[in-house]
Amino acid sequence: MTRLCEIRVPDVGNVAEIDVVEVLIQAGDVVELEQTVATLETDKASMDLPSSAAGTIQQVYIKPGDTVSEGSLIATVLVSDAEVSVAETPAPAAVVEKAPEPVSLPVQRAPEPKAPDVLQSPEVSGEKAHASPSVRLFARELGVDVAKIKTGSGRKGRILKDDVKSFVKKVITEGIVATGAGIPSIPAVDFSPYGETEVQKLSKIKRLTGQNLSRVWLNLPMVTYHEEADITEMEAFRNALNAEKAKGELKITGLMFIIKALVAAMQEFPSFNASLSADGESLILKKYFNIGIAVDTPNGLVVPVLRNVNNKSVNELAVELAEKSEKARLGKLLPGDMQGGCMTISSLGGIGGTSFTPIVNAPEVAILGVTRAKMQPIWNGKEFLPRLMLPLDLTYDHRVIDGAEGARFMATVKYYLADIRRLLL
Ligand code: CAO
Repeated sequence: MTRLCEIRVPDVGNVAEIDVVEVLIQAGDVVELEQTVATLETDKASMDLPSSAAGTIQQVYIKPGDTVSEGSLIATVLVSDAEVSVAETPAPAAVVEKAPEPVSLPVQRAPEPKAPDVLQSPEVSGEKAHASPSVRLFARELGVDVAKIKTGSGRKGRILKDDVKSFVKKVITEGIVATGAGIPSIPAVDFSPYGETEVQKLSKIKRLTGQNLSRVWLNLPMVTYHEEADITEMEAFRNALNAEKAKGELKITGLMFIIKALVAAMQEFPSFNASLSADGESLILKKYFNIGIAVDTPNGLVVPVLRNVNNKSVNELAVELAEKSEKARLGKLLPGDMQGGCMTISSLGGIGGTSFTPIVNAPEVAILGVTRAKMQPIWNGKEFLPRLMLPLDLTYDHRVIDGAEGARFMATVKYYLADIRRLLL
């Protein structure tokens, strides 16, 4: 046997107009006795309206924005006789007058664990936020200070449960990418006391690159290994090659040989031409050799990919890189031009530098940094000889590559660069 019970607005102390702020039930919902079914608000306070019966909601008679008064029908509940949970008299909704926090909250809990700073507001207390007790409770359970939400989507900017959910979602997705979950964010600073400033919006490339770099920084245990390669003979060969070229013909830079030497080393060390599987349990070894080249553009850093480098000549690579870096600088690269890389080279040699620590372009497992070659006195066991030394910086994902393997890999790159005829063998 079942019977129909009504949930009505109880006596809230002679208030003629009560606003319905939020309705938390719909037909078909199963409710328990005392479960909050709606949030009401008078000009003095807000209150949670508890269900006066346990059962299945048959019909809901209110919606947010409605005005009700004492005795108004809120909903009907189908109660089975097996369920004896029907309050004799409707449970009082909440303390209404002069009560900043209505009493319809459950019993006080043990101190809650501290939520991450991104969810908590250091300056503003949640008590001042425009939200009902049930929403405050919900927010507290998730460790969110409602004051951080500032404005809600309810009437007069009231914060609703959905606003709390969206806030948490936003913090989780953006927070992890931008600052890392649980990592305190850098507080905003007012620079005006120190002098004049100007706000310049970051380009889309810079914003996306920033997010990606932060993600990599937080996820990969990276090590950078520094090495120097003797490129004296390589440079002599390059100059001879360029001297043979007709006027206006594309010149070959040292980078083309570095690309070739890198791929030769990757062929000997397959773990450098790999990606870690998403579960971190296996290595995906690649049988193709695509090299990404970091290109500096007015809008930020982009990484076009040179495909199947092992099958291309130095001249072909020079032409392809010239085309792609030109496209990059004009902002004309297509997404496909930047996908499928196996390892990246970041060359600052045209600008200068003695060393730096590039960040791995995950899911690749290593990146090679190059700075400016310099003539140095090198001891050959008998005398110092002037040699052109190229500084190289290898950053690798230490989950995949061990220190000794990194050092051996760089010794191989160095071996090929010292005498590029070895690339023919
Ligand atoms: N040592 C000495 N000279 C070098 C050198 C090195 N390591 N690398 C390049 N050079 C020389 C070149 O030979 C060239 O000299 P000439 O004009 O006399 O021929 C000059 O510097 C300019 O070279 P380049 O930079 O135009 O050409 P590249 O093939 O070496 O590099 C590219 C191409 C696209 C990688 C480069 O132009 C570029 O954009 N570099 C910046 C990458 C970057 O920003 N990385 C940072 C990522 S981390 O934030």
